[in-house]
Amino acid sequence: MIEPLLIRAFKHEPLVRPPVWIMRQAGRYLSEYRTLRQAHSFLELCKSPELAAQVTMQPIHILDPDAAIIFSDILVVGEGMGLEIDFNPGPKVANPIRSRSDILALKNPETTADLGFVFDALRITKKELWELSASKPGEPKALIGFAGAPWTLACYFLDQSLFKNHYATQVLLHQDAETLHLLLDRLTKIVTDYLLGQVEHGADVIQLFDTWAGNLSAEDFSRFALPCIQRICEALRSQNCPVILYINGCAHLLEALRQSGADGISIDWRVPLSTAEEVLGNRILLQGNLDPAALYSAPEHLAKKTKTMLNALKRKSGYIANLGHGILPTTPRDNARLFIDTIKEGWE
Ligand code: 1CP
Repeated sequence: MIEPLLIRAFKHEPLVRPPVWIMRQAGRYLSEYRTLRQAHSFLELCKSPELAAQVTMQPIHILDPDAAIIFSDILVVGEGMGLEIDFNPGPKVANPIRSRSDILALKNPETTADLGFVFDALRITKKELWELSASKPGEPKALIGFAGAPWTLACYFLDQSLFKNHYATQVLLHQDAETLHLLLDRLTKIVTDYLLGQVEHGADVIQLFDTWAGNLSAEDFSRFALPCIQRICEALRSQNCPVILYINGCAHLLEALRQSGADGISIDWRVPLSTAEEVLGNRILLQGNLDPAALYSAPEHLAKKTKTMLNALKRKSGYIANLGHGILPTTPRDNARLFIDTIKEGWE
């Protein structure tokens, strides 16, 4: 069977067009998703493998991107650690971490018992993708698994009630670095096991979301967030699974990201792709980076902006087209489709 374009992009093969998918491609901008959400809570959807697979496949049928990303959330690992998490729609932790003893009391999730629903959803989706490619001509699609990186998970699991913008994590860094290291170390082990399980159950590629690491200075990023990312990437390398790392607001971290060990870096829209290419070099795949708000442009403008993005790189390989962050919940779906169709026209 031919390999999915997404996998071939990681091998830096020259391609007639880059692969394309959209961060948060399953979700509220699709009426089919909203219909399911009327009958089920968000966590019910995540925890019912058949439903999670169905939601994962919705954008595949509607937009025809080159990859499916499993429908779940970065915070589902928290429940197996003993945290009570709810979504309405943003996540809320009822018993956040407030002390060193709270960290010591955290449980290690039993990957299969506590997170088996994610693995089952991957298995079902993989089968559906396989059946789709057997029944329909066109490029086969890759399956992307994901997790939150330790720094970003700490931003949600620590008590942030006294601060804005997840600042409590940075405050702990300055007040008691050792305790923060203790938490990050626990999270690194948990995320590593969880991702290895996802690979075992069918994920072809992993995206690691360190959404809030852009709040850190380059120096603190290198001391606290980066070593966790490096350990996770190393473990996945042993399974030959490519990793894409996403950080929102990564402009000041590009130099440090050369050392991340990730096979690909997903660039937010504030950084010109050409700058990322210059700093990161040709061996690291790049992903991104259209401003999600650009999907609200008039169609002819959107097509033009998408083409400008596509032709901003010197390279014609080692690139995955995407947005610079998740698609916004009120995005017109025809424009999401136009973005993908425009990429499929290929490089100029
Ligand atoms: O009401 C609803 O339907 C829930 C809305 C929703 C959805 C659809 C949430 C709550 N999470 C998700 C799915 C989700 N979350 C996916 C699905 C797969 C896909 O891409 O199609 C993914 C990859 C995530 C990852 C995620 N969750 C991140 C990292 C990516 C990013 O956007 O930076 C983060 C930070 C979260 C936390 C989260 N979960 C939900 C919301 C609204 C948020 C963001 C809240 C915040 O900004 O703090």
